[in-house]
Amino acid sequence: MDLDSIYQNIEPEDVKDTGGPQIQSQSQNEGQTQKQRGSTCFMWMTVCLGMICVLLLVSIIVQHISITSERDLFSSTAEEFNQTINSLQHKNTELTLKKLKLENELRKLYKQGKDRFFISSESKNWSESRQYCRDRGGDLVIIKNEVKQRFITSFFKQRVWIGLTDIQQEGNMKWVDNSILSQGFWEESEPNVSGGEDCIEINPTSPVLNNWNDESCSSMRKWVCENVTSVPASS
Ligand SMILES: *[C@@H]1O[C@H](CO)[C@@H](O)[C@H](O)[C@H]1NC(C)=O
Ligand SMILES: *[C@@H]1O[C@H](CO)[C@@H](O)[C@H](O)[C@H]1NC(C)=O
Ligand SMILES: *[C@@H]1O[C@H](CO)[C@@H](O)[C@H](O)[C@H]1NC(C)=O
Ligand SMILES: *[C@@H]1O[C@H](CO)[C@@H](O)[C@H](O)[C@H]1NC(C)=O
Ligand SMILES: [Ca+2]
Ligand SMILES: [Ca+2]
Repeated sequence: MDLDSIYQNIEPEDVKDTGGPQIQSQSQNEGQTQKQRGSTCFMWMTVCLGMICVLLLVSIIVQHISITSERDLFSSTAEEFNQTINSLQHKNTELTLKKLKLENELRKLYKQGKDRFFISSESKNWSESRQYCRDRGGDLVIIKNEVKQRFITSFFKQRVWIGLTDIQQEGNMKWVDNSILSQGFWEESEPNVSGGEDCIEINPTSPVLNNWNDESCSSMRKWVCENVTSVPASS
């Protein structure tokens, strides 16, 4: 078949009047729709991209804030920790020094021991005990610090008299050298009987820094003398 016969077979009017323009307008419509679709799509893509940008920005800001606050929290915690460590170290140093000082003083007391202190093997009431010491150039022991309290207590398993009494004036505790009591190593809820118990004993079964008791002066106890004159007095 040649080209002429093909064209002849198609009626030109039919093509022109019916199919032609319709097809043309359809494809025009389709083009417009596609254009519209394209711009809508482009709009959505822009909106999406915009939203993604906003989200990213927000997440970056949030992360920055949380990192900053975490860092602040961390550094303030570290500082507190540092302060705690420093104060503990400081306390530790103080305690170590105090311990060394106590040990040194205690060693000194033990060294002076026999020259300075007398420990009775018999028992007497308080005033007789005191008299015994005075007859030998000393007096009942005076305890004005922790070291001496520990030292004296360490020698006993039984109760002993010390040189403290409120026999002159009720409630006014005085040492045998007439000085007033400033630091006491009392047992819990002692001294307890105002009038009837005026002489002070150490009860070695109680904790070493809480073992003093006021007791009736006529009770029989062992005792401790101290020669304040034979050694430079350090109370
Ligand atoms: C901790 O404290 C010490 C002494 O005060 C100081 O030298 C050090 O820089 C502090 N360290 C921190 C992490 O704050
Ligand atoms: C106290 O000193 C006197 C006189 O120097 C001495 O006779 C006595 O033995 C001493 N007592 C003690 C416990 O050292
Ligand atoms: C007072 O202390 C003595 C020991 O000195 C004790 O035997 C007595 O029960 C105490 N009395 C009171 C009322 O707490
Ligand atoms: C202490 O004992 C002596 C001698 O036994 C006695 O004369 C004195 O009255 C007693 N003192 C007290 C307070 O018991
Ligand atoms: Ca009393
Ligand atoms: Ca008592």
